[in-house]
Amino acid sequence: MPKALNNDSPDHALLVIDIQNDFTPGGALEVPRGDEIIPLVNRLAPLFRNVVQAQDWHPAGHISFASSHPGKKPFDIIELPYGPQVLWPDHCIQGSQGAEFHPALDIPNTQLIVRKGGNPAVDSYSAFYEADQQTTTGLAGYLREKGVNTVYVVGLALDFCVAWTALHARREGFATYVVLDACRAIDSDGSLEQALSDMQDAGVVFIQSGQLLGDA
Ligand code: VGL
Ligand code: ZN
Repeated sequence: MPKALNNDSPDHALLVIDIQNDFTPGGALEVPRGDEIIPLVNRLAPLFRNVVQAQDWHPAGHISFASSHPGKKPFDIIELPYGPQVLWPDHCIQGSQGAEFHPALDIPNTQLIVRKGGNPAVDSYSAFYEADQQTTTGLAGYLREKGVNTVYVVGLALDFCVAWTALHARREGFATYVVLDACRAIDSDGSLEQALSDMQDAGVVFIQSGQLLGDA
């Protein structure tokens, strides 16, 4: 059976979001069953000529950490100058083992690693923009300069970093697919349902990995 979608194309890119130790079981901000997607992502990546990985990469004491706000606990929501902020356990601290990519992730053809969340005062779920919705990581320019017009997004967590990356990809004019079975969600307080509906409204297309692998 022929592949439903051809991705060995210079104008398609795979964006692999935050498959890091802290987001997988045993990590500081574990995404339930987050490790299950890794074999699938390892199979998808070689199909793509362009592969970018995102890496959540915070300084100690980051504003998104509950520990930075006395009296607050993880998953509380506070108001910051750029909008509401969910507070998280300390995670993905620059240079820590938790911030490393998961050891089972095997993507030798990754071309670019985008580190995000480095501003101590602003979170950054998306690989394109910080949470102020204005400060760019440069990813859109990089992709456009390479002639990419279509992105496929996989990784962790579906309802936070994957969703924000997909929404910003749409805002930047990329045709945007989220490969649902190559993602896992945190699903805190309705966040998954909200993220799926926001993505749908923005024109993000949901697919299954079989549509890329040709075994659907
Ligand atoms: C993420 C919460 C905080 C993610 C990153 O990768 O989805 N979630 N930082
Ligand atoms: Zn983070």
